[in-house]
Order: sequence, then structure tokens, then C-alpha cells
Amino acid sequence: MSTATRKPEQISTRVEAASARATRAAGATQTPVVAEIREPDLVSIVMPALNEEAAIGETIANVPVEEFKKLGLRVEIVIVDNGSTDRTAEIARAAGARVVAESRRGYGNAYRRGFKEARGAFICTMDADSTYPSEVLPELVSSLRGDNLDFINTNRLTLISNGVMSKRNRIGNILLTGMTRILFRHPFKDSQSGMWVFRADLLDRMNLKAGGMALSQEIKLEAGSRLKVRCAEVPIKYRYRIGESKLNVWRDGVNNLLHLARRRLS
Ligand SMILES: Nc1nc2c(ncn2[C@@H]2O[C@H](COP(=O)(O)OP(=O)(O)O)[C@@H](O)[C@H]2O)c(=O)[nH]1
Ligand SMILES: [Mg+2]
Repeated sequence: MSTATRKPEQISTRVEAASARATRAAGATQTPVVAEIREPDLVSIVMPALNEEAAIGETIANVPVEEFKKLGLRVEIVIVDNGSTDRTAEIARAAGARVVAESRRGYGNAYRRGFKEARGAFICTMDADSTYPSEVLPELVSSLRGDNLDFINTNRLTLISNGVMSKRNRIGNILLTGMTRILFRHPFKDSQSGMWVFRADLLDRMNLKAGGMALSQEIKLEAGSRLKVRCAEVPIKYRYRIGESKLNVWRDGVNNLLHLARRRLS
């Protein structure tokens, strides 16, 4: 096993067996139509991209398609673009990705659209900026299958090297994660990480509404705190970003805090 990952530490084994039985007993109306067209041997790598021409080609080329093949899995790469004004879409298409255009701006809107387009039984996410180590994905999908997990989060904050993330972003990530853990008894140690690996059928049970950056904490809150599916988290080695960050630290930080407060009060 590489040093970048270790066996996912299972942080919740509460399987919703009773609820699954209840759902089945409730009949076909509870079974979403989209689930029927998910392909069991297909992994969908979904990435939102806004003006990422400097990084997107390399990010797509680094997806370990051959390693997935060794596991008997095929890969589709879905890029969700929100009107990039550079060559993002063109480069992504040339690199073999399917590019989907979403008219509503925002990271969350892009992901929610990408999840609708994904056809794989397994979904992996990451930024289109070369920061996430995609080489760990086959091992994580294997863990999902072998260890009977539903959702794996990645934690950038434990193995972080100096300079890869600005001090301000690091403090923001630690504060937001701490708030989330206190307010929701949340299991994850990096609530803002953008790399998640999960079973696509979870989407049928999740209630994802965030249009902006808050989607990252929302999906983890749905998995780890509301649905309490079988979750794990692994440390990863986060890398230097290529191209400009789209994060507006103050605006997105405040929006994420408001999202936590609203969710706690609702
Ligand atoms: N489609 C789309 N992608 C976005 C939007 N905002 C950010 N992204 C993408 O979401 C990912 C995360 O944004 P990024 O700037 O890397 O944030 P950071 O990792 O917090 O610095 C990157 O791949 C961005 O290109 C958006 O409004 N629309
Ligand atoms: Mg990024």
C-alpha cells in the first residue's frame, strides 16, 4: 500500500439495514429510475472546472485508467463546465472527457449536474487543478467494494507539506471542520476536501442543495451525519495548484458557516 494512503479507518459501521428493508417494503415508487442505468463495472470521475486550461489536460491524463482496468473497472470522466472563457472544454474533450455545460454558476451546481450525468456505480470526485493524487483512486474504489463501505472522504490536512496550502486556507479548513464536528458530531477530519469516493446509489438518498462551495461539507454531512452510512477517511498528499484558485476565502468561508448554521437550526 502506498504511503499516501492507508487502509481506510472505518468510522461508522451503522448500516441502514432496517431503513433499506423498509424502503424495499415500500415498493417500487421508492426506487429511483436512474439507478437502473448505472453500470456496475463503471467508475465515473466527476470534476467541476471553471477556467482550468492550465491544469485540466494533466489532471485528466493522470487518471489511472489502466489501474482501474486491472480491477475490471472502466472509467468515464465527466467535466462540468460553467461557461469557462478559456480552452478548458476543448482541452478536456481532446483528453477524452465528456464535457457537460451547466448554466448555473457555482461548484455545487456543477457537481449536482455532474452527478446526474454520471453513469457509473462508483463515483470519484476531485478538482480539475492537479492538486489531488488521483493515483489513489483505484485503491479507494477497491476498499469501497472490499470493505463494504459507502463513502470515503480524503483528508488533506494530516500529511500536508509546507506551502502547498496557504496558511489562511489551512486555518479556514481547520475552523470549518472543527465547527462541523462540534455542531453535527461529524466523523470527518477534513470537511472541505474535494476528493470523495462513493457508491452512486447513495445519491438517491442524499438531499444535496448547495449551489456553491458548501456542497463539499453538505455531501459529507449527508453521508456521515444524517444518513450515517458506512464511512471512512484516508489521508492523502495534497499538491500545489496549477492555475488560479476560484475560492473566495471570505465569501466562501462565510457562506459555509451560514450553511452550517442554517442546517443546525432547521
Ligand atoms: N464548473 C464550475 N467549476 C467551478 C466553479 N467554481 C470552482 N470550480 C471548480 O471547482 C474546483 C475547486 O475550485 P478551486 O478553485 O480549486 O478551489 P480551492 O481548491 O478551494 O482552491 C476547481 O476544479 C474549479 O475549477 C464554478 O462556478 N463552476
Ligand atoms: Mg482546488
